[in-house]
Amino acid sequence: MDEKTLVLIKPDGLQKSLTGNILTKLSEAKLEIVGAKVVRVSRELAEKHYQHLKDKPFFEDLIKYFRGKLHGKRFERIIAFVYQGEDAINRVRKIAGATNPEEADPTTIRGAYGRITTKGVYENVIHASSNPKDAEREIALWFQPEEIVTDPEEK
Ligand code: DAT
Ligand code: MG
Repeated sequence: MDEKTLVLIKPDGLQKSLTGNILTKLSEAKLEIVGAKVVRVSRELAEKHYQHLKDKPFFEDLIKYFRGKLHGKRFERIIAFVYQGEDAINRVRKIAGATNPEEADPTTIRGAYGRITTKGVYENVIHASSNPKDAEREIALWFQPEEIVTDPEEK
């Protein structure tokens, strides 16, 4: 089934100059990009994005990391994409790899490029939606409907 999924290149991915590598790796999924933009992440957006983790002990550090507060002013941003296509959510998650970058398969984006800092922050390079419900919520949080292209015949 045709699905949409949200992909975010996090500040560590930007600082490490990984945008090109990440997009190349994601192209293996044979999906199309239907939305893209650079976003400075407000506290409100970060907290909404990670609302399911708000009671976790690592929440504050996660929000700081996600907003680029650990990577210097030039990296206080995220690049957001919406990918669309057959089984998009699972295909992208597979290429992204497991949440814990030390446990992720080394051929995945997180396994190849992620790390856990000495303070325990998972710097896992990208976000990818986990399931259809999350994908729908997350895409609506990051994109206005008119920022996503649709096929001409759908208009
Ligand atoms: P995912 O990003 O794989 O969907 P998630 O939604 O459970 O995983 O968590 C969101 C982010 O929170 C994850 O990318 C990194 C961070 N995180 C999750 N578990 C963590 C932990 N035990 N310690 C530190 N950071 C964690
Ligand atoms: Mg998640």
